Amino acid sequence: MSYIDEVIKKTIEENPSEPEFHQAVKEVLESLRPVVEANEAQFRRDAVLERLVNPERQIKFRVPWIDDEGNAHVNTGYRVQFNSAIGPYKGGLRLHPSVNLGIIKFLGFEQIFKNSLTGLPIGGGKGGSDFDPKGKSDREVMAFCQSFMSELCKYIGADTDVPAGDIGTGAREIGYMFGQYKKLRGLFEGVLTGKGLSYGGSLARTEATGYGVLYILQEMLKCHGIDIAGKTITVSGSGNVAIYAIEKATQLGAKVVTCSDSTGWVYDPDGIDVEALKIIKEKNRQRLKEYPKFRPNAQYSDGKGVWTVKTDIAIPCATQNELTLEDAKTLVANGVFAVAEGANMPTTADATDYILENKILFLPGKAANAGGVATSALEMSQDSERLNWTFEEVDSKLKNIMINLYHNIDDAAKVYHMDDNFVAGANIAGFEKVVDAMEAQGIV
Ligand code: NDP
Ligand code: 2IT
Repeated sequence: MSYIDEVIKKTIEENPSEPEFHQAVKEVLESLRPVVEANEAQFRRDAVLERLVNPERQIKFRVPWIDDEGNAHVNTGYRVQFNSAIGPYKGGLRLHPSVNLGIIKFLGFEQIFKNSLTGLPIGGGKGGSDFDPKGKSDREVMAFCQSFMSELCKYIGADTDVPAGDIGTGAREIGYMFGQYKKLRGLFEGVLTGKGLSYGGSLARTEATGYGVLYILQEMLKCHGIDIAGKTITVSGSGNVAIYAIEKATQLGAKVVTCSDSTGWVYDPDGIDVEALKIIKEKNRQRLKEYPKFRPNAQYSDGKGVWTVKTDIAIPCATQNELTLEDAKTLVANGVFAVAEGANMPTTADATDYILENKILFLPGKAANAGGVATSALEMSQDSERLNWTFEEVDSKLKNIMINLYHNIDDAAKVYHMDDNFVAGANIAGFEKVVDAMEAQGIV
């Protein structure tokens, strides 16, 4: 059995009940075949792949908190510190009832390669909890965040591990967590990114993930002779990534006609009104059902339906495995020519295969959504030098990072004669830097 097949088999056996982690490991290792086969004896001797798929450390803890009625609740907190070969662990905190160790491990594993692709010195990590911020009062969210940080603060720091936002963790949660870290550790330092502008945050971090998706998408299309202006785009999700992807797509002259949340979806033939979306989601924390009140021409429907709409470009920005084989078939039949993953692993493995087989341009999440963590690293730099850069400065650095990232993954795919296979290109380019650092640092 080949080294890669052995490691995939062992990973599945040793980590049962973690299907999302298996999916991420399989996708990455399968596409590393040409690189690993060229170095098989050395990688086997040094257990490179076993070290890559086993987190350096995983922390699981109890998070007790008290609700507004005085009742106590207990959630589970996680932080998986996956790989620090190229820098301090870096990655978001997900707060969603579906969170479990396997989900955090898949996200942490992806983060290793994504962070490597940014070209910045950040290792891979991820954390979160099965706490659901939806429907909780501000006081309840504060109580949870303080309890969560009371334990997490023992393991993180500006030079060791720097968490940030993800699903369910936005500016409010980061603020409460930062306050508690500072109180307990007595350190005002860049221990979290996505902070408010009044206490060490970076301009453009809020916009960065969504804007970054459009910058890399625009570069890929440009290199294929396609102008993004005038194109129709369907987006799923209506959170941080979706909102700013829609905003930038609209600025670039495309028309985004859909968005969604976990209860339903909107079709707006005139183009999504991003200011209305910000009021509904960022300000009022309401459901998408409210959208037609702002735009009477738009249709709201319960359930799932974004991928049934005819489009040129699809940008899934909600969650993992939200774009299935059936959705991919519908998109292809309707003439889609590009898919860019705003979310982490939103496309199922069989849907990804189908999209690639049909020669649709496909940007995987670890490349397409890397602008968020890249800008987090820029926030770390600003915190270290105790300076604030302007919006234009951060935004132009972000744009350059995404353009360079595209060319790196394009070049890596071409070296192995897999032109336009950006899944392989991203995995190979991300892996090469990490493995070089791991080998240089010995078996640790
Ligand atoms: P938010 O919490 O801001 O928004 C998430 C959106 O996705 C909401 O519209 C939410 O709907 C929807 N959603 C979440 N879970 C589900 C589900 N199980 N089924 C259907 N819809 C769902 O999160 P972000 O926008 O920050 O994150 C979106 C994706 O992007 C995630 O995969 C995240 O890991 C990834 N990402 C985020 C980055 C960031 O900087 N924030 C950076 C890189 C990647 P509802 O409100 O109804 O739950
Ligand atoms: O998935 C991701 O890259 C994020 N949630 C952002 C991580 C970060 O540290 O900014």
